[in-house]
Amino acid sequence: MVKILHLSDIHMGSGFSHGRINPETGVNTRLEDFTLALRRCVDSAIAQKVDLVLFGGDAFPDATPPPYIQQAFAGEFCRLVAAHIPTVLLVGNHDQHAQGGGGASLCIYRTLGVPGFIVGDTLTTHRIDTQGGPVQIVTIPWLTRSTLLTKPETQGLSMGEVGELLLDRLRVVLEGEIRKLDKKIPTVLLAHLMTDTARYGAEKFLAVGKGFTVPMAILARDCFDYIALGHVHKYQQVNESPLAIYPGSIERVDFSEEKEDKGYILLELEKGKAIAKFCPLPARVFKTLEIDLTDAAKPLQALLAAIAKENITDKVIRLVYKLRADQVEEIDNLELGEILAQAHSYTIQTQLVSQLSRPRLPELGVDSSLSPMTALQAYLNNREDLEMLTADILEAAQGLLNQDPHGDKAIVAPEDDDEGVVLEEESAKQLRLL
Ligand SMILES: [Mn+2]
Repeated sequence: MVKILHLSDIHMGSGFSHGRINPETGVNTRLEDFTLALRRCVDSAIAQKVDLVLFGGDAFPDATPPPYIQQAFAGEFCRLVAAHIPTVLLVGNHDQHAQGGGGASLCIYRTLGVPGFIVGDTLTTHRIDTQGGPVQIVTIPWLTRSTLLTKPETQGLSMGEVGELLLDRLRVVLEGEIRKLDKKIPTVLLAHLMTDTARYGAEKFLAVGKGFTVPMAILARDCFDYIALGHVHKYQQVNESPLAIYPGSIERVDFSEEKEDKGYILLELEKGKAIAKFCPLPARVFKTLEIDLTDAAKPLQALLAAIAKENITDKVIRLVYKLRADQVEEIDNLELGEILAQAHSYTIQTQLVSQLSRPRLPELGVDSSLSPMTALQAYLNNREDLEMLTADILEAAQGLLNQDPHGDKAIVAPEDDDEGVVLEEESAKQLRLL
């Protein structure tokens, strides 16, 4: 049996806006949080005596992290080297240069020849002899068009067509790897991608429009005993047989992960059998407080009381409060800041409720079909400020309605009818394209 720790989406160096500088260390507290989360994973790998660590990609927010962030990352992973635990570092979309191809932030580990470390930056198979026996790892790093396609092949193709071509190529290359596999050895597919069976987490905000979706049917092959995924930040199982899991990120990157559990996977792997356990990590708590003050007689007191009811200590707080424009003066930001100071960090969003907006007039509801004049009359009946003008407005409106409709049309439509038709066809075509 091979014991594996599978973690993913570390994003070390992200979310500094949710932290502050630690005066004792000079480092952003969120980097300390992320480092601690990674330390707990490595501690667990060593304490549980795992045979192998698989990292599913996205080490940093980008391919060129500052040295002190690289050092925080390397400082934890090097403990696995000392413990003789082999490790596969897969390259995610955030680890690649925008141009793709080489230079990923993780390749330094191969260049340095770190013992037991494998960098998964190509679609290939790695055979690793672990303490628990041999294992095969097929790595699929984040795929870009330059990973599997040449420029002439994609010239003039739409994004959708390139995606299709990329999937065709992936099928072929993966099939090639599968045929080379030793059928007697436990095998893991380690991939950084979005599958069609995944529910979107924060990643939809992190890499909008940059990727494509890989159908689980392409990946879920009998030869794999476990599919270790990375990319989606929300922990989830996305296939049952073979078992496929996104462990999710190890710390909250932003507020879209407020309600998600964070952790990693401990896996017991044999040929034809995988047992996975999700191990939660005590990630920093993010909390949104939504408070409506529009009906409050004393808005500041109401706001402070509502915050006092919550336990905000050491949490990342997002305070969203709603109030009327005439209440703005009553909010004392100094007092608000004092009570929020117990939070780890906080942001405040003020939503002003416009006094002009009011509920739709019932007589103008969507269900009733009114003549334009009746509708105008109903509107004017509710506008006391226009009372003096009501008669004149109605008369002017009636005058407009009485005008020759053909005369009207001449103002807005092109004179040449044919041209009008052509224009309509064009816009219809554009609509279909959208
Ligand atoms: Mn990713």
